Amino acid sequence: MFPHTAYVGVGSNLGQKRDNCLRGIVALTSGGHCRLLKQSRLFRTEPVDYLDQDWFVNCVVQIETCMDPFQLLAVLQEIQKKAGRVQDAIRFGPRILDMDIIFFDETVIDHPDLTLPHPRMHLRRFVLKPLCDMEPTLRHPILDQSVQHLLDNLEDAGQGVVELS
Ligand code: PH2
Ligand code: MG
Repeated sequence: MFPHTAYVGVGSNLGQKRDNCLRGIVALTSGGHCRLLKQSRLFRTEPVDYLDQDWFVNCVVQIETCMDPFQLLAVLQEIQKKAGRVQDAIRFGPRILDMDIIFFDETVIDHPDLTLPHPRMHLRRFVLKPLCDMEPTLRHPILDQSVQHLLDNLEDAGQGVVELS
């Protein structure tokens, strides 16, 4: 019924960050096309790429789904829009809700609308730490390394990740 397994990164750094993330997960997993398998802990994370913004709350969920990657992308974009996300003024800047496909089975896609695996996930502690929380032996299909290995070999500078209390 749900032939695919996907990992979705969830983040927010505007408003009620934790609630925004949790509502996004409920919206994704209550629509009938996905089932929640696992949810990582929530983390407070230092902003990366664009630094002049508030810390984020981030987590990652493991889902199973009957959708293909582009259908899942469309659903995620709709959820972000309903959460009140407006066209981003700044690339990598503040957002009320961000939901990105990290992995979709072992699928590799290089398309203008969707790159899989997520093209920066292996550089981001705010993605790797929650992933390792759930599934440390999960392998990156292109780099052919486990997410734990990627986390252990990450540059530390400016990537604070603290469990949300
Ligand atoms: N998302 C970004 C840019 N920077 N930094 C953190 N800590 N967490 C994020 O989710 C994040 C970010 C663009 O999507
Ligand atoms: Mg993102």
